[in-house]
Amino acid sequence: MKCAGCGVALQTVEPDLEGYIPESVLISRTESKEPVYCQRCFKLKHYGVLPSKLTGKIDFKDIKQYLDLTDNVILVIDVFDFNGTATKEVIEKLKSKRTHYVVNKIDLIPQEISRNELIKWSKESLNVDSSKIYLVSSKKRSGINRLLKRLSDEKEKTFLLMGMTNVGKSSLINALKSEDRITVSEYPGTTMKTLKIYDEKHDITFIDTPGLSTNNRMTDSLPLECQKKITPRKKLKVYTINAKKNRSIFIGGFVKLTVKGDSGANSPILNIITSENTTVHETDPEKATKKWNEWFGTLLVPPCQNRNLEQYPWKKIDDELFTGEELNISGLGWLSVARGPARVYIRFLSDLKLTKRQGLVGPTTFK
Ligand SMILES: Nc1nc2c(ncn2[C@@H]2O[C@H](COP(=O)(O)OP(=O)(O)OP(=O)(O)O)[C@@H](O)[C@H]2O)c(=O)[nH]1
Ligand SMILES: [Mg+2]
Repeated sequence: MKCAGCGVALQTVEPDLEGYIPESVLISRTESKEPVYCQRCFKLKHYGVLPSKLTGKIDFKDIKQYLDLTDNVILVIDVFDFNGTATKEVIEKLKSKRTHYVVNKIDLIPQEISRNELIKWSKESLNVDSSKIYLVSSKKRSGINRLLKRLSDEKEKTFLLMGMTNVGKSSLINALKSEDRITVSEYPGTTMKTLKIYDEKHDITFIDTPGLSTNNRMTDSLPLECQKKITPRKKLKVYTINAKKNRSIFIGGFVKLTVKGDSGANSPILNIITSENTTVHETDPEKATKKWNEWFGTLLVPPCQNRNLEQYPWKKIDDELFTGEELNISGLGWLSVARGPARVYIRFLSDLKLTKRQGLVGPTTFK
C-alpha cells in the first residue's frame, strides 16, 4: 500500500525510514477507508517539518522510465524561474510526446505584466503553439477549468505530470481534482514516488512524479529552512533602480551587480523582480565591497545565517544589457532593463544559472 501524500510504500517497522506509519494508525485509517499517510507526510502537513533525508528527486538521466508510462505529458513550469524550470534539455525530451505546458504560480506576477504578454513570451520561449500553453495558479485555482476542458477532450486520458522540484505539480493535481489529497510543501522533494490519481468526474488519470533534480537554482545551494524562507508566497516585489552614478546592487548575498552610472538623462534604469524575503540592497560600489562579508546572511538574505563569503565559489561576468532585455537568475528572480544600455559587472555564486533573455515584457514601467 502507498502513502496517499507522497507515493512511498508504507511500512510499520522502521520509524526513521521512508513510508513509516505506526501499525495502529494504519489499521484504523484502513478500516475507516480514509486516505493513509506516512508519518513524514503527516508531520509535513500538520507541523511543516521535513526530515532532510526523506526527499524525492528524479535524475534527468532516468527521465525515460517515467516518459514510458504514457504519451501525454503535462510539463509544469514555475513562472518565477521560467528558464530554470523549462530547460532546453527537458523541452527537447518532450518533443516526441503530446505535451501540455502549464506555466504555474502566475498569482506571483506583478499586475503590470499582462496575461497576453505572458502567453506571447511563453510561446516564443517554448517554441510551441499557444493553444498548448496554460497560465495557471494552482494556489488560486485560476486557469484550471480551461486546462481540465482541454484534457477532457484528449482521446488518451492518462497524463504524466513532469517538472523540476517545487514547481507545483502536486498542487496542480490537487487543484484539478478540487481536493487537498496529495502532500505539497515549500520544500523541494516533497513527492517521493509516482502517485496515480483518478478523477472520476472527468474520467482522467493523473500521474504525479517526484521533481527533476536541479543543481543550479538558488535553492539548491541552501539548507532546507532557508529554501523554504525564500520561496515566494505573495506577489513578487519590484525594485526600481535609476543609476545616475555607479551603483552596486545586492540581490540577496549571492549576487552583487555593479551598474555603470550616467549622470545625464539616459542613466540606466533597472527593475529587479524577486520574492518578498530576498533582500535587494543598493549602495555605492566601495561600501559594497567593504561590507559584503559582514552583511552576508545578516542584512543580505539569502543566505539565512551569517557565513564567510570565501567558503563559496564565485564567478564574474560583465555585459551590456539593452532596453527590454532581462537576466534571469535561477530561483532568485530576474532583472529587467527599463532603460538601457546598461553596463553591468556581476559577481555571483558560480552554481547559479544566469540566463539572458528577451524581456518577459517590454520595458515596462512598474508603479
Ligand atoms: N504562489 C503560488 N505557489 C504555489 C502554486 N502552486 C504551488 N505553489 C507552492 O509551491 C510549493 C511547491 O508545491 P508542490 O505542489 O509541493 O510542488 P511539486 O512540484 O509537487 O514539488 P516536488 O514534489 O517537491 O517535486 C508549495 O509551497 C506550494 O504552495 C501557485 O500557483 N502559486
Ligand atoms: Mg510534488
